[in-house]
Amino acid sequence: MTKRPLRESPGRIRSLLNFVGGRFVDGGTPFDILNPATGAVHAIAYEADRAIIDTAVAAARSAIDGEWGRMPLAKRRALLARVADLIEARFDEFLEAEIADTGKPHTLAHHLDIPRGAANFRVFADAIANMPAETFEMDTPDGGKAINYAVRKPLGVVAVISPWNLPLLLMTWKVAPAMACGNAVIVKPSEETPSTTTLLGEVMNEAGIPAGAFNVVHGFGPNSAGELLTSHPGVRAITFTGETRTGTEIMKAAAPTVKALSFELGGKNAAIVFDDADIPAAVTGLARAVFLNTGQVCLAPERIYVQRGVFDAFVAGMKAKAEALKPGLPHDSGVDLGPLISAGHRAKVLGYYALAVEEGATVVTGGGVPKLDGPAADGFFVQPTLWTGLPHDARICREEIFGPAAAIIPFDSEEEAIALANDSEYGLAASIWTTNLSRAHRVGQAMEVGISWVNCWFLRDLRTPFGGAKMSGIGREGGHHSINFYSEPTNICIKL
Ligand code: NAD
Ligand code: 6OD
Repeated sequence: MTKRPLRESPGRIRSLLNFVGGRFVDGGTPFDILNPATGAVHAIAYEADRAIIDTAVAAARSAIDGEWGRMPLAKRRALLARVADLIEARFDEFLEAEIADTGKPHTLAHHLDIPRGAANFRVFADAIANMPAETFEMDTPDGGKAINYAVRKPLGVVAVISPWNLPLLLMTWKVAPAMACGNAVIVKPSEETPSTTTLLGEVMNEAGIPAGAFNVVHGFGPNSAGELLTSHPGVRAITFTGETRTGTEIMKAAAPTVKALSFELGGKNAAIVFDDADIPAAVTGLARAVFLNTGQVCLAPERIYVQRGVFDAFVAGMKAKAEALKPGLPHDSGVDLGPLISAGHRAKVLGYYALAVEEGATVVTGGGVPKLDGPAADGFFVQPTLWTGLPHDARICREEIFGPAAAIIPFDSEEEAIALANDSEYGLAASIWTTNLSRAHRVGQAMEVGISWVNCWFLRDLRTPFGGAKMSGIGREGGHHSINFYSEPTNICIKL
């Protein structure tokens, strides 16, 4: 019998079991899941041991060799569309689970995280049907002809290792195309945010996805479920979103069995505001970019280069936006700034706030912890923070902070702005603000990044390539780029 994973118990602590072979299974070592808005424990998850990971890999393999692997494409697509329908039907359960794990404002999870969870399944159920076939006719040495065509096959068992900042969104962004291609997946959600991934196990059963095609194992990274999974010989591919340093560890674990890798890693994103820009629009757009999800978005700009003539007006506008943000509990009216994910992450971000001052910053606003009453007083909140006066080579301008903070730096010429923006070991995203059409193309193309947004930020068409240059990632996902990663072609050459 399938057990419910989110069992209510006295004190409303939920149990998040591992989901293996279509069942919620007992076992593993319990660990606490905190609500970062209050610091209180709201769930217990069970760290998967080697035996649970082995069982998950075996279950995934048998799904590929069994009903899931043999399923006609039309049926697979219909089941994935049904998963999207069921996420929407259980919208409020996903919403409350995501809010409990992350403490993020209700409006944010309502408009971004949960809708994208459903959309990811719809988009890739369509994308798999729209992949063009590759065929080539050739002349043969004996004067005849041959034709070549390629058929796409799933890779096999795919490990999905996901982070805590946009848990359902980023996990389903990988799970949906992997399953659309016919792979079986084993997800290891972040140890901070396992609830929505666990709930998705229930949805998979309800949708009729065959047992073993979707599995969830809980736990940590090193010496835990993450490492056991990424080094497992039965896993053929790893799709990972998280820190660049973690990516290097996963590469090492994957090397002995030559697994395929897709990595979406850290960033130190730049924004550029030219003096021909619509400044109120740039202020509104970049305040959203810096502070959305309390700055815990890999694409968020933490370096904003502003042309000298509009520098003061831009800084004043950003300061006003930052000071208008209201921190607090997710369901409280008007709250638009949640906590950071954990006490540890808050200590890291506050360490950067102190470093900025040591490095000579002028604190335009913020720089500390807001005073909050009630349960939020024990949450992991920080103030939205802006700095000026930092040299471009300060650590604050080079290292990823992953909090609601940005350095604002003046520049004089377009060439200088391009050089400053590109002077980073990362290369994820850029946001450029200008009304000059030629400049928009010129600067957009000059950015050494995976995504350049012009007069906007985080505007997503899920068919487009998404990923990072330099140390921000390996490969591209989105639309047919995802299908290319999660499947591999076999070429068939027929002599006519
Ligand atoms: P993280 O790297 O600490 O953890 C991500 C996941 O990896 C977690 O599930 C964790 O348990 C697991 N993990 C950690 N060590 C591991 C190991 N040795 N082996 C296997 N698994 C391991 O990242 P995070 O703190 O959860 O997320 C924040 C980071 O993610 C930031 O750097 C951010 O920029 C990045 N990120 C990037 C993108 C992108 O699209 N490029 C998107 C979101 C987040
Ligand atoms: O929108 C997406 O598909 C995506 N991967 C967003 C990443 C956000 C990083 O925090």
